[in-house]
Amino acid sequence: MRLRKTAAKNPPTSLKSESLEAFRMHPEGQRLTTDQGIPISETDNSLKAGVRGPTLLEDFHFREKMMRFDHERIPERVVHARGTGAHGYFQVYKSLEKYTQARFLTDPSLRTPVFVRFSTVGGSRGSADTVRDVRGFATKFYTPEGNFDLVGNNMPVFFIQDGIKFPDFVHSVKPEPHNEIPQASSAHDSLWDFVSLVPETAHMVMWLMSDRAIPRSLRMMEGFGVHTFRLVNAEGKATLVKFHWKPLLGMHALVWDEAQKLSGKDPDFHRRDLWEAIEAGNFPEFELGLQLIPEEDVLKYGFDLLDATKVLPEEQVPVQRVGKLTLDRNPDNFFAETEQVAFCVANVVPGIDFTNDPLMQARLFSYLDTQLTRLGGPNFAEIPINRPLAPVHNHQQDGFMRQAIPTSRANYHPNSLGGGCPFLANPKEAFNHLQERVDGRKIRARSESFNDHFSQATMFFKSLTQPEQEHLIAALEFEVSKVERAEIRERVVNQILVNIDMGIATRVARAVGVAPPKPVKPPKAGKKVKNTVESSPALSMDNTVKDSIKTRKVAALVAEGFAGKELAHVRKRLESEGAIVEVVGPSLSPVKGDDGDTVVPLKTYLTASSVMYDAVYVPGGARSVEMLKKVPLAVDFVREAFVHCKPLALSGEAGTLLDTAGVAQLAPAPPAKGVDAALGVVRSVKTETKGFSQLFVSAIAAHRHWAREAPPPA
Ligand code: HDD
Repeated sequence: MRLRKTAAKNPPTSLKSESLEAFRMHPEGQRLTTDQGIPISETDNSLKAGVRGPTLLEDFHFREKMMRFDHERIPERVVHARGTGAHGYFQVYKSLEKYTQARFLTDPSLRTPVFVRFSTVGGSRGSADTVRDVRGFATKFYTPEGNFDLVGNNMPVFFIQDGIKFPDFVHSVKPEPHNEIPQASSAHDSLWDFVSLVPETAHMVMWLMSDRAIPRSLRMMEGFGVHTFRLVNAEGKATLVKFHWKPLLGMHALVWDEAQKLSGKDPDFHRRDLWEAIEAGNFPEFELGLQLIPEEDVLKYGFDLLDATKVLPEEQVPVQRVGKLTLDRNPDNFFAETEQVAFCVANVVPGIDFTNDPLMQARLFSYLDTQLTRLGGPNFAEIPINRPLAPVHNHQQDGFMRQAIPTSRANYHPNSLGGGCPFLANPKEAFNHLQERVDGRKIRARSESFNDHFSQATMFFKSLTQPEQEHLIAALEFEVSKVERAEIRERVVNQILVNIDMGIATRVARAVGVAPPKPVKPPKAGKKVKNTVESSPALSMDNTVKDSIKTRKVAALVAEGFAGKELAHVRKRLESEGAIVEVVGPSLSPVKGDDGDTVVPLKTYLTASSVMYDAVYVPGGARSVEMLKKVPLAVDFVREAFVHCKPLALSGEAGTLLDTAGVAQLAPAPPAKGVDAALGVVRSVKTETKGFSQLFVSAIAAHRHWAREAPPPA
């Protein structure tokens, strides 16, 4: 049996983990039984009338085993079906009692257990992890006052403003109804048809086309509560709030070509990355950030804070980092925990409240409703992963799969038979809905303050660095080129893109066979809401922290005769900085270096590929390099790492692999002496040159070297 390192290292110390212990099944040393506990000594042959005779109905073990198997599947989530989860804890740095009475935000000594589920949105349960999509980032806080679910995404805005359009949007992005194609992809007619007809999607579509939609790791992306929520303090005073998660490893992305290849080479790339990091004790960490806004400023920033298609630029209202989330334990069982966990936007605790954002209001209904079907009845809050740590007492009863056994004769309120219990909570400790004044005409309409759909889409684009802008345009060209109907491509350009940026519209028009667009008339005065900032540097992933190589994966490509001392030296250096070095060789048998020492490869050229790594290193050694040149899969390693702008370290003779890979003409000239690291290609004249490892470390920390990309067309 595989040893679970974190389980061994981190015995279940959190209160939630302790509460799950009662439900954990430990088969070690136990005999096989039926669901009724009857011991079973033979499970490979059904009960028959004679060894060649028919199976008997009487075989209760066979019938039970088959019945359980036949019913193993439950409906997958209608969105966010593909996901992966982890346990952890949250701790606030200092009391936020000025703003909220929520205990988990006011008591710095409290470690609140959490369960987080990351997900993609459009694909089904078995789809690949690295598709272009929004990522879900849902956190269940098991607080002393009940469960608080922060059901967010890795993008701060959404496609639509009113939840009544959610079914329309989701239908359009999911595989098309007639042939169920394409899986987990937005590059098809129905999504772009919807986008071209619904301008409020413009801002979010820019995010979807950006590098944010192809994160390098779930550990290296931001999270957002998206809506404006409220914090409410003990005096009942409310403050508007936007929730953020900031990854301590920074935000990093894949390259689109790489993401597509990974979908085949390792469809579980993100799931595996999260699992392995936690198993190795490299616990993912995210800081909780708050943007706090006085109630009266709801319309101050040039848009309506109730409109979920807008960001509140950090440069205008800074994000205060108030606490830290640490994910330190993998689930014991995928189905029992990650699949059965049920998040709900309506799960809030005293001190946190909603706003009238019409997208949020729809969500308050949808989650509870969908879980009735997905989890087979109304008792899903009793499933171990969903149970709050706070005690639960009420008069709700019965229904499929009821677990708790109520012992009182009184199942109504008020009662005298049960001594009035459960008694009503003290209003000071109870959840009190904020007494917001609401009046107005009953009306099916959208507020004027939601009207501007393009200004922030433009601001987002302007906030990106040039390489990021190029990636976004390339993504648009890719997606819209896949649209079969010419009139939809035309509408995307002339109804949407021209309103965001003429440069984008012109480039995309050319790429997708649409006539060059004509400049749009400026909108009528008063219609366009002025951006209060023209660009927001915080929105660019290029401005993230790039000071560490912790948990980055580096492939060391070897064949017989590699420079042994050098590999050992570089490896030691990278590992001392927290990177993971995997030797990739011709087979899993030991490979001898030029110093006589051997290494045992963990992967081979056949089982590994450059797309699975953050960087590639080829040690010197004439014999080894000559052998690598004869293996197309090994040469591909170098070629792809170069094309995907990854750090490459090629020492001594290994530098000539760039010629074999056909990319030498794109690379800077090799160094005449010593070492050089131009464009993230670290090369040395001889092996083991001083400074080689240091330059490689810096190149990895920089993540990708976009200057290697081909310049945009003139
Ligand atoms: Fe949603 C699941 C996030 C809008 C209806 N949503 C779901 C999950 C995440 C989000 C992370 C997966 C939770 C898990 O891991 O189990 N959804 C968002 C965000 C939104 C958003 C950040 C916009 C701000 N969602 C949204 C709207 C509706 C829904 C407008 C409907 C009116 N979402 C659902 C759902 C799901 C869901 C159908 C499917 C499975 C589930 O709830 O449990 O109810």
